Amino acid sequence: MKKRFLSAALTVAMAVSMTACSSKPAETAPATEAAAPVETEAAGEETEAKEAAADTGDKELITVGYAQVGAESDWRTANTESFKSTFTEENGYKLIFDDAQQKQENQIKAIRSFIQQDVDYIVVAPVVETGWETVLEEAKEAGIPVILSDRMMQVSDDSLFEAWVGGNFVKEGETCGNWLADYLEAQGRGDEEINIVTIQGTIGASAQVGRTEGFANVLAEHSNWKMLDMQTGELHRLKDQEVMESFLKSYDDIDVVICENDNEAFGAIDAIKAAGKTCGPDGDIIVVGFDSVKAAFESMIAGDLNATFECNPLHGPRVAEIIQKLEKGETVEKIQYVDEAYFDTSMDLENILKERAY
Ligand code: GYE
Repeated sequence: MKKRFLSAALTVAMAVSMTACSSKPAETAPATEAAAPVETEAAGEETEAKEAAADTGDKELITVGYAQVGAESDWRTANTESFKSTFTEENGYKLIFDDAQQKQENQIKAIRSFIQQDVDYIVVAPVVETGWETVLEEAKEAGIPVILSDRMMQVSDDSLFEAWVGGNFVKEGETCGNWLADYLEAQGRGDEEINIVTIQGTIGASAQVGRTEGFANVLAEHSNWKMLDMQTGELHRLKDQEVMESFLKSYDDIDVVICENDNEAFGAIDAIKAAGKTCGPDGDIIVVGFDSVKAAFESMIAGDLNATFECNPLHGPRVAEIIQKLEKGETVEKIQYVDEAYFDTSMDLENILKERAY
């Protein structure tokens, strides 16, 4: 394993960076004193370190390669922006950003190129959960720590990555199911036969796997709910519109459509309207999405979307915090879930929207 030490100048850059990355702190384990040392004669004395940096004007940047999924949704755009605005030179970083355009093979190529460039850290938002062992072993061999963000990977050896930070997708799916149960109950439809279709996310992506599983857990508790069909809409508005069109042709009695992200919900709404049906709280079909992006609030305010289950994309500062801890030789919590809420049309959406960051 290649050893990475902090220079005096970097100590200063980190201090700047940590102030700049002051979002919600992730849960942490206590620091281990013995772990990874801080380099140089100057390391003991922070003032000496500052003076040394001031003398040379030297700024050693931490290089981070980010293997991003693509640009398929509003969520993804906010996630990319969060990384780009966190990993700036001003904050002490050099970011190498790669957009894999939804293809795992492109992400694997990007990771190999980060290894070749000898970056300090590799961050991956994996398109799908499986098929990563070989490339992660290559990163480990090269001594480059890997941090996972957003979606999860399934690997047999969890020392292949340092930490993961993201949403609790199973919980999001369960929150969605429980919301639906309460909503139907409040409408006096608690015992009615309810026909449901699901437009899934990218098959094999942990957001898809978890949301599908979470909703299925609640579905199993309601014998009067029937899942008519499930198909992927690839998290994309246009693709999703086509899926919903075909569902509407095949089934004339759909009560609920579960869309595994908000952009899919927008496509479903377009298809429902094009078919001459209505949706939303006053409509024929209940439509729900995941993510809680600004456009979802607009859609709820317009009376189209019923509810959205939050998934927070602002992982840049959270990953920076993990990197800062690793730089100091502290241990980091391996799995870090972000707290998430949900929103529906019973809430003061206009006011909530004013404060929304994404
Ligand atoms: O829901 C979707 C995005 O992995 C949580 O990917 C993420 C999902 C998010 O494209 O909009």
